[in-house]
Amino acid sequence: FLLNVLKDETFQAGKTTVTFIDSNPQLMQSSKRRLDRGTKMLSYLGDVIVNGNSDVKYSDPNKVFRKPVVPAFSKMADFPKGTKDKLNELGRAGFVDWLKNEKSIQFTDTTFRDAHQSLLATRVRTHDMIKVAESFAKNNPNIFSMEVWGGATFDVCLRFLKECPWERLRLLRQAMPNTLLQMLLRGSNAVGYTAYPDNLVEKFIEKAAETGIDVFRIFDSLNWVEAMKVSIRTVRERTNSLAEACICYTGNIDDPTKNKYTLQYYLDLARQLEDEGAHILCIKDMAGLLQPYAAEQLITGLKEAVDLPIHLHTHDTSSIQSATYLKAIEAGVDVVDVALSSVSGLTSQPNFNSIASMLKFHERSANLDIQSLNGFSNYWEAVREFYYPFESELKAGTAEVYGHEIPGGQYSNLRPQARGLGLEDQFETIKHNYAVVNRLFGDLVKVTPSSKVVGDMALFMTANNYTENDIMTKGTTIDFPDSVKALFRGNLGQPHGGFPLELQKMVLKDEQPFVERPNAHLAPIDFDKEFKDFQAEFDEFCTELDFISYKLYPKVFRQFYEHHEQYNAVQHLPTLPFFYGLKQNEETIVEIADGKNILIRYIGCSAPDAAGMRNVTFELNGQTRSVKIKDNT
Ligand code: 3PY
Ligand code: ZN
Repeated sequence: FLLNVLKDETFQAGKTTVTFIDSNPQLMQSSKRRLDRGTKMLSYLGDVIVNGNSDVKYSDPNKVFRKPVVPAFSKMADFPKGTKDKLNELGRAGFVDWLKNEKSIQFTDTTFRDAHQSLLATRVRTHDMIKVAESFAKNNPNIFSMEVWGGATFDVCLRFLKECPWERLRLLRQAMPNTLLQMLLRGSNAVGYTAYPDNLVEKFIEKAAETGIDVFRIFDSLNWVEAMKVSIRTVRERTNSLAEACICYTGNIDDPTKNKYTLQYYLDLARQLEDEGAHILCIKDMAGLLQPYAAEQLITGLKEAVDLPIHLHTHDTSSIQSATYLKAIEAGVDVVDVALSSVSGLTSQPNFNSIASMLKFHERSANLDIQSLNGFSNYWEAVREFYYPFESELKAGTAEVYGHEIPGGQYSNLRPQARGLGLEDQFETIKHNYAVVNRLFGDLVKVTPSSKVVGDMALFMTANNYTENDIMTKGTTIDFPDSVKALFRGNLGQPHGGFPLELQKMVLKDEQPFVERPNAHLAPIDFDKEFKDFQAEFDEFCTELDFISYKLYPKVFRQFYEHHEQYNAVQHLPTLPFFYGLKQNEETIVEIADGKNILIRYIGCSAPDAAGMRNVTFELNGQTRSVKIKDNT
């Protein structure tokens, strides 16, 4: 309704009167429930002003923010040709051949996904990406891909940011039509923490490809190839996108005392993934454990073992991963993952700008404009400040990572999780226990969701003051966390070398574990029937894409839906008012549709009445409006 009103010229000219609606009944077509989207947005802002955003645990009212500057680009100019055009022209086989034979090193930019997942708890909003995406794609057409989706994106978009992840992907696709868009897919766990029915995973992949994903990076959290087959096959058979299959790297192949995850183990795994039909092989070094000399050996070995392009992903938690890239590049790796300077380093990826500069006069140099990359880094430096409450507190690289092996994406979440449980003072113990749990569990590959189970158990041990010895001696009487039971039952699949049997028995008590694929136990979804039921219940969000979100995250989707009913499309708000509200007399411009803006000014707030309600007053496009907000502080 508000959209209709805003489109109306009289309204736009500011000549609105109370009789405006009466004399324009056509504007009342929308349902009564949608009567006032503007008021809903004001209610959201009013609530944040009075009670704060519940996702922001602390904030500094005096903090000053800079305005991010988007590097210049021409809206009218065509997009220069990029890798997406190349994939379209050459087809998948031709593209893979091109990549294998291409001398210059290729870069995947993780700024829109893993960088902020690992530094800012995945909180970066679509709003801040879309502002810069077209400019980036026009100014930097020579990058291999943009990682834009997957991992924790789905969960955080719906749960905390109250925005639709599909809409993010659709908008990014539109803004970057020349560049390959890439996602991270947790194999049979899709973008969740548990196994889903195969036909849901298949549908998810089909729709993700239709909405914009060109490269599916597929992994299993235990490196169990069995659990990756459905995803690889679906990408190959039902989409025109590339299936990039991962070996998740853990341990240290150079350490002679470690004999579980050896060079031979990784080479065998890579051969199996090639046999399954992967187009590209990824080394997914989620915790940043792959050291430079090990990388040299691993890449050299893989180049002999398989005939696939190799894509290397790491996290710079130790701060030496650019040396790993150097060795990997010398050994012939094809693509590396990097993040723009201002969101690189530590638990994020190595620094794009600096690595591109290091290679500028090298024979494998890529044709990149480093000045331009620096401009985009400056944009993100200013934007990053908006998200300061979500910063992880790691200040410098740490060699501790070789001991605890916590993935970069998990590290930034573990401290807030510990804080939530009142265990923040014991963060050192939690990190220590993480390594203890890994040992107890038989040395697992740790990446979502297996890493979450190890984290849950480390928090559980810390909260209960359990030692390794306590677990092994009193385990039969301990009620283990649900996620730990699920792991030992077989819900996440089978680890290399099997589960430690004694502990498995203690965790499961009388329950029997299984060794088949967990998805094989799940009944397929009856899409026709369930989609109709879904539409009947959720009438505003009722596309097939919403249905998939609902099937992946039922509870979180329902809360997202209710939030939307109450506050409407808060994704249109700029990030500062979204998280921190407005100060008195502060204004914000909200672009509620392409080129359609509303101007909101916060006027003031009354004292609470006897029922604790405050009147919060705004001007919306010059008209005074008040909303009643319950003060919960
Ligand atoms: C995820 O699955 O979220 C990851 O980023 C794994 O590294
Ligand atoms: Zn990662």
